[in-house]
Amino acid sequence: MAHPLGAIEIARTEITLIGCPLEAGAGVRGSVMGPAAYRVAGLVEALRGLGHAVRDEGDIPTPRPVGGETALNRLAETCRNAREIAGWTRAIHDRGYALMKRGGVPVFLGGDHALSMGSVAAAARIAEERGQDLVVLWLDAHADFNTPATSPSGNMHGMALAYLTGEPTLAPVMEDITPVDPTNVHLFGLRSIDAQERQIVDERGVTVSDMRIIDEFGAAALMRDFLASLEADRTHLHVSLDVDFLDPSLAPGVGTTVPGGATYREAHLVMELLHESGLVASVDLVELNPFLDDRGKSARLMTELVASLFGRTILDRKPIRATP
Ligand SMILES: [Mn+2]
Repeated sequence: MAHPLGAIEIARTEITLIGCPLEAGAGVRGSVMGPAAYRVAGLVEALRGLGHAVRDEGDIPTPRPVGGETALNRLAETCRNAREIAGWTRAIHDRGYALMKRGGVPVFLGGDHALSMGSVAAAARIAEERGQDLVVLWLDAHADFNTPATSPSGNMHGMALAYLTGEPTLAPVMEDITPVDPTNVHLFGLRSIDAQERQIVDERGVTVSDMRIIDEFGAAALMRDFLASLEADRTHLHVSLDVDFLDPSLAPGVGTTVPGGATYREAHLVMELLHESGLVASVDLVELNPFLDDRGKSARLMTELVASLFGRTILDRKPIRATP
């Protein structure tokens, strides 16, 4: 398919940025500074520059750890900071749901990946209300499908998808969510998975495009097939982008680097294809750790990728003229 050169029309989208400065789910501190780093990197300006209506809602205030719930207290014995994560999940869900109800596309600025326990729960609820299927694209080096029983670390950012797909032992985080159908979860970029976690992913029928498959068939072909499989009218596509999806040489600002990640062009291409699909209804940007970053390199790359996701193309410069 030819890239449009010169002037490009992008449908004007109402985008709401909402900062979720949590780090209680991660093993390394620092992602609390993520939302601020995106603003410093110029995310608002980049999206406005594309012609979108952008509202920055600021950050969700740090919620109190949830107390007085026996099941949650029990969970806290195996899961680090479970009461803090429960507070964040409920706050992010409530705010995210209200934003989605109002319309437009919310972008959740993290914050560690436990953020998605709230944002995806909100997306699942709104999709159900609208009679749509929630499809979750998880761009990540990891599967984040650990349970309290399988997690080697007890860090809850590695349990987000287990929780969202209805793992009963994690239910005390926030009860009565609309569970995500695991066959509607697509892990893309996977290259590090724990043994028991692999079994869970297999058993639940999760779709996986790991780096081996991406190397062999190419990110674009896999992404096109995935997007072509979705029914436009009845799909709410939620994109959860973890900084560690990217190769650490490009994006060192993350606590869980794994070598062999997506290249600059692969990542942009994925974003461009997602934009062209017109299906993206909500977005998480997670695990940016400015404390580990190299002079804002990762924050800037993530910002560029979000611009691609919302319609910027690499070729939107003037066409190169043939020299006489
Ligand atoms: Mn992750």
